[in-house]
Amino acid sequence: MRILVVSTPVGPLGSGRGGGVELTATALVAGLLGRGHQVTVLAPEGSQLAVACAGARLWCVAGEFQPSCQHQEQNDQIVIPADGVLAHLWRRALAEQAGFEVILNLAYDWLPLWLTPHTQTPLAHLVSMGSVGKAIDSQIAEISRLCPEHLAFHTASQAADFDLAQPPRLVGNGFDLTRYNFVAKPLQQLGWAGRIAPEKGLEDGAWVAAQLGLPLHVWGYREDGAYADAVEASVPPGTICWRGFLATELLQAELGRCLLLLNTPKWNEAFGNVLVEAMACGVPVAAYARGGPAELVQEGLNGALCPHDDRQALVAAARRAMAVDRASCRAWVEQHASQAAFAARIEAWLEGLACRD
Ligand code: HBI
Repeated sequence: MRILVVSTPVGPLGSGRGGGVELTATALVAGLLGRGHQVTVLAPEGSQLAVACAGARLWCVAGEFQPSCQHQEQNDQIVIPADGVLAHLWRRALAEQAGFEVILNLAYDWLPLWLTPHTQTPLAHLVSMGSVGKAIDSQIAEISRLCPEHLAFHTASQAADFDLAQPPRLVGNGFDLTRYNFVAKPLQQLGWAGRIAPEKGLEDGAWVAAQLGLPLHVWGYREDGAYADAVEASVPPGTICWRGFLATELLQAELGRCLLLLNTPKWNEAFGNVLVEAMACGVPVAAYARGGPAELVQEGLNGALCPHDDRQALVAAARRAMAVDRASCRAWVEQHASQAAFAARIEAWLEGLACRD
């Protein structure tokens, strides 16, 4: 198929501002190319495709980045900035749609969702987050009634946030595991990775590291500086070692050396990419049983789970996770989250959609 993939409007692909959806886009595009499809990526100006996606065509459009809807209140109205890149992305997508069998939207935004019944070429949405506001929730509920096959979600707990008219299509996620090297002998350090923002719960990870008397290496885009400073001030000096936002090659080299990854979501994390990235390097995960992480972590097999927001329980889970066999973490990812398996699930979804309309 000729597939048009429309990326997130919050920032250029490759900048890290898009968070997990950037990783998903790379795996999905590379995976679909690998299955012989022709892929065009439509993204904000300044976007770059990973080497694995070199076979895809890249179209970029200028415009004001869309504010992240991550930190919205449930009743917030939709924001449309002047000269917004979102509007430009979809003007281009609609103008070019005749050249494609299917359009795949990766943006968590009102406009592409609203357009779904009105495009000639079928428009599919891989929903990247749980519920963040009523305006998007109602669009998803409406599509679920009009044309449910146009929606797919990463996990059951994420999909459960929405009022769906029928069981959700779940596609998990996928990773190019050749980019992750297994590390058998870890250093005496803990890891934490994710956007540095309140919904990711870094303060709990820092607290646990201080309790265990181990340094916490932190990777991620510093989205909320005040929050980061407050977390650092909440633990003894030297507890946190800030590593910044690193591209996958560098991230996995450092992450792989950790005893374990702490995962402390304060929101309904849709999937939990960093958990799979850690496990791919042999790093077990100690996580709150919330959202996607609760479906990824298998007690004793690739990590340990504890009741969410219970810091003491997370200390105990961290101790259990340290005893997990690192090779079984890698084996679990190869079985459940490889790029090839993910691309096959995406292809099955899109092929059903393309021929149906
Ligand atoms: N906000 N408006 C908007 N649109 C997105 O596509 C979007 C977002 N916030 C976060 C986000 N995407 C990604 O970080 C997802 O991977 C969560």
